Order: sequence, then structure tokens, then C-alpha cells
Amino acid sequence: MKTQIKLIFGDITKLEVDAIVNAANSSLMGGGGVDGAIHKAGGPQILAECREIVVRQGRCATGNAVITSGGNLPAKFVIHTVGPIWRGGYNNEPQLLQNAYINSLKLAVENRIETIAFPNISTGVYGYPKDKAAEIAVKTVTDFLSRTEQIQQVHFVCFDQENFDLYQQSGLIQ
Ligand code: AR6
Repeated sequence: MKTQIKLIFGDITKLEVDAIVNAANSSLMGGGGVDGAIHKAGGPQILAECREIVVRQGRCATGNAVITSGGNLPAKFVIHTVGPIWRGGYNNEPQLLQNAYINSLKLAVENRIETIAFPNISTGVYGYPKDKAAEIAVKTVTDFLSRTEQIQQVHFVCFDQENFDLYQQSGLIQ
């Protein structure tokens, strides 16, 4: 079956999918933006699992990803990934952002996840230019999907008009 890519305007915490992706930071201890919204809606279980992960394997490096349950969320799992902080674009930011998407998708495949939703990683507090981030997100996810049968549906969830318009203009999403 061909994977469907969907564009959604709204709050990722409301989605009934197998996994939502969190734009976390390396501490995995929560924060603002989508990270704050996910921990608030998902409850303390998610933070407890993040804590166990940090005890076991340390902080989550930029571009890597880890997985927890979804706590009280409608989603079964949360995949926490750390996007790069934008520092002008000459500090490996594009590769690190690509890694964040790829490592999230790899974890999804390993955990038999069929439906997954991504926020616009790094485009809030971390300041990644939205047009450049959207291009990387769409290209990376599309390339990955062409090489796996496991994932049936990917949602790109935009929380602001500018991101929504950019994804719509990418032409890759029906
Ligand atoms: N649903 C979907 N998208 C959202 C939501 C939501 N409920 N809330 C915000 N966004 P950001 P980053 C969008 O700042 O740039 C945190 O403090 C938002 O509009 O959440 O990767 C972490 O702990 C933006 O487009 O993540 C880190 O310290 C996108 O999510 C740091 O921020 C990402 O914005 C990570 O920064």
C-alpha cells in the first residue's frame, strides 16, 4: 500500500495516531512549545519514562531520538527527537535536522508503528528558518518512505499559518 502523507493545521497532542513526534531538547526533561504541550497533555508517565532513559543512556544528542509511551495522550507512543538550534546554517544544521526525521522514522519502524505525526521540528524556539526546515522535512520523509513498507500514514502537523503555507506549496503533499 502506498503511504499517505497528510498536512494538518492544529494541535499534535489531539491526534489519534500510533506515534507523535516531540521536538524535545537533549535533557528530555520537558520545555516550552510542542514539548510543553505534549508533557502537559500526556501527564507524568511520559516524563518518568524519559527520566529512565536518561539514567540508562544519558542525554539525547542532537539528531537522535528515543521512544516512550503516550501516557494519557490519544497517541500510543511519543518519539522524542532533538532538532538543531539554528546558528546561521554553517554548523551542520541541515544534516542534524535530517537526522532527527530519519532517526524518528527508524524508531517508528522498529516499534511497528504505522501512523506517525511530526511537528515542524526546530522552527520554534530553535529558530530554524521555516522554509529551509520544511524543504528538509518533506524531502527526508518522502525519501525514507520510498524505502519502507512499514509506515502507512505520515501527518505533518503545522501550528502556524506560515509553516502550513510552506508545506502546502511544497507540492509533495496532496
Ligand atoms: N502542536 C503542534 N505543533 C506545535 C504545538 C502543538 N501543540 N505547539 C507548538 N508547535 P518548538 P523547537 C509548533 O519551539 O523549535 C522546547 O522548549 C511550533 O509552532 O516547540 O524544536 C524544547 O524543550 C513550531 O512550529 O520546538 C526545546 O528546548 C514547532 O512546533 C525547544 O523548545 C516547533 O517549535 C525545541 O525547539
